Amino acid sequence: MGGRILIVDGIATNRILLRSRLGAAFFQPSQAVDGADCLTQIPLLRPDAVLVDANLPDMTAADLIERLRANPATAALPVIVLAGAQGHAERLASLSAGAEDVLSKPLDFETLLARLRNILRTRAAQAGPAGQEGMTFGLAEAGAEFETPGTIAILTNRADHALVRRLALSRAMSDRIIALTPEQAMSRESGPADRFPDVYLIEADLCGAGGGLGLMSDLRSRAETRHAAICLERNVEMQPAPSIAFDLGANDVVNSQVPTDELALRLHNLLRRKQAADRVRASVNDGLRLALTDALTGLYNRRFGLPRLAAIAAEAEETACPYAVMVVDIDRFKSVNDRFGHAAGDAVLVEVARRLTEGLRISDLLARIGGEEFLIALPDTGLGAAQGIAQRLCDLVQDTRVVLPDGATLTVTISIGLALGTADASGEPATAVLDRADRALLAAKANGRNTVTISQSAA
Ligand code: GH3
Ligand code: MG
Ligand code: MG
Repeated sequence: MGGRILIVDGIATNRILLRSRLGAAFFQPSQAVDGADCLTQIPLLRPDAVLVDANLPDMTAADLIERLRANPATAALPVIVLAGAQGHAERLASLSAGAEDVLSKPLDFETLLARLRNILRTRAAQAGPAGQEGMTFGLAEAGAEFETPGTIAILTNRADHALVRRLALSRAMSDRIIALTPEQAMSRESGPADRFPDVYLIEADLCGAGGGLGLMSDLRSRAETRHAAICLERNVEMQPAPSIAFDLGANDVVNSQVPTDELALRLHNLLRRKQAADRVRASVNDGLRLALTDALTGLYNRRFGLPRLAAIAAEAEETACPYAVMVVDIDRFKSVNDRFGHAAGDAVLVEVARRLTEGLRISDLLARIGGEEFLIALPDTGLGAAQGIAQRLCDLVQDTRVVLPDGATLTVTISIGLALGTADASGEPATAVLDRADRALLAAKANGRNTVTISQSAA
């Protein structure tokens, strides 16, 4: 897995050593001699991660991270700080500025490489469908910081340890800290209703040596906890090696003797990053929804409706069950606009869409495919049932007068063309079934409107 890594260090020999190690591991390293040089080079090099010595000639790593965070273009750029083993204050300052990790010197290169692989994997997974983080579907605002409290779960078998940790962390953080046994974590009751923990702090030796890694994989494989952040706590024998934990998907690794202030900062950073990733995912979902739905009625649009119809036809072929296709058109809709105005026309469209939705099953397709024209597809439905449903839809629209925004009311009717797609219709494509439904609709209009007309089978 390649990746552009910018090394920022004031000492040439350090830069050269890091550069050769990263190059040998197939990363693409580049160098900056101090903080100012780093800030100048980032727009040109567009690194995937930055590796910074804690003490640069012109600023501290924490200062540099704060400068990066202040610029929206670099706010999410992962920064790993390399600090002296004794530098507790440096570690805290860097973590509190938002460092992804602070690694102690002398460096364990295996850990560094696994950390970088882990960061690049996470970034690739969080990039939008077009592969560009935050650039698609108007996600620019998705990175905005909202400090909503989250839930952090301590996962241990030792009740005494859980209690001490929980008390200490509760004092240091404003988030909800809970303690869970492995059984509770894997049961669906581990959070109130659908709220599962945002971050898990997992003891490595849960249920025997290496049990924590197993539980981590289990949490990653379940939909409710897949996107949670996981921090693995290593035991006094320092097992497992951090490189293994990172490669298996841990977001952070700490030793069991980690001071509470440092642990709290690390958990805080994990929580904020997880929440930011949640927001990006939600925006992608919103973007997809907006692209596939009609803003006026909230129904699926043509772009979603036609491929979905093809999918229903393909399922029908597999299951050898028939499916029904209807094209619905509002009768004399132009005159609604002409008599009551366009806003009244819109209100009628919204109300008709609502009544059609009400008359269908959740598995049926309903899409607005034209101005006052709707597509309906009923999977696993024969002609008799489809005819009954079509008639019921006509009744639902006609039976109750529609109330317009100004309080006036009017009766609206629809016409429906119905065609049956059969599994054995010598492979008649969905588009051909739709064409037949369209022609049946024209016949319904010619037959006086407010009626259902059935297409003769293609066969
Ligand atoms: P028919 O019974 O034959 O279907 O007659 P009709 O008047 O419904 O058919 P026509 O196709 O002549 O008119 C459709 C009208 O729908 C024309 C257009 O102005 C109106 N329309 C299309 N989209 C919208 C919309 O989003 N809002 C409103 N208010 N009107 C729309
Ligand atoms: Mg029409
Ligand atoms: Mg019409």
